[in-house]
Amino acid sequence: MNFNTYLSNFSKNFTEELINIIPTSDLNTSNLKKAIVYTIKVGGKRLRPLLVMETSKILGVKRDYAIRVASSVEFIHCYSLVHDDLPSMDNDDLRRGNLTCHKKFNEATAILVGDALQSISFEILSDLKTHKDGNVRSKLVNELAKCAGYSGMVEGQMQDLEAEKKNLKINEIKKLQDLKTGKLFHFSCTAATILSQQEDKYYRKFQKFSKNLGLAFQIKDDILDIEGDEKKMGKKVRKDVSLGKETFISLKGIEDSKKYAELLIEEAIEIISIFGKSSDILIKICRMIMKRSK
Ligand code: GRG
Repeated sequence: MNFNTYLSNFSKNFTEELINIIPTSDLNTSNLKKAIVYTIKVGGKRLRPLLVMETSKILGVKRDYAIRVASSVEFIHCYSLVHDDLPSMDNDDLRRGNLTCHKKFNEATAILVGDALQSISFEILSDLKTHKDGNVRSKLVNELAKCAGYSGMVEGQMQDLEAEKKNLKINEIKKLQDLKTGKLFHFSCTAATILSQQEDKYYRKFQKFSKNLGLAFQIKDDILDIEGDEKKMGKKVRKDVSLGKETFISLKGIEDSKKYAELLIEEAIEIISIFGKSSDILIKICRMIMKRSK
């Protein structure tokens, strides 16, 4: 099976997992659940859950535990996209080739969908079904809170909004991207070390792997913003240029940025190769990051 087919099968199957894991409540008589299910069903690559599942396989984590952690990070990711698309942020009409949540429903619903997805994520992590050991659950909650919120993705988004008025230097751009994009990659790649209670042995390795992957992913995203095809990507492109935002590309040029991202990917592959055959899918993910067209 070619890797693109593997990825699209994973994404389809994982969407079912996400729908099934949404907590049931007979209190939901409003449109909230309908809007959440819409947001989940429009799909996406499900790259972060795949990273959780593959690192968990390597470290021998139970599949049932891994699926719950993988779902929690994807719910945070989906919430961030819904809020990012709002008129007060990126003001986008299309996401994953479909109407954005606020266009399909309305702005208030989209804000509430994001809020609910965020709390669902922590509801899942803190549930006994996620791990029998309370210390492990508590560590996962703490890590995800740090990666997603005030000291992570939300701060990155704030710095990104402010970047429109500033001429950022390369290190400031790297920091911003590490917060906005890298932190969820970090959680996705290191959660298995917590789940398997092997942080002492593996946390740093997976942290370095995720750092390279996250930055390369963001550089490729900036390249796609310039060279990408709006139809294939299912969202608006050339946004950074039109906003006059400094990016890795605007400072280093497209060729040097590509070379740098490829170097980061080769380093990531070297780190993960120590696990032999069981790292095959992670290595394929690394290569896909630079080849992807969406
Ligand atoms: C609103 C708190 C808040 C945060 C938003 C994630 C984000 C921060 C903004 C989205 C805009 C953007 C370009 C972020 C960089 C990260 C990124 C490339 C997200 C898209 O991730 P993919 O490509 O998306 O994995 P799919 O649709 O495949 O899941």
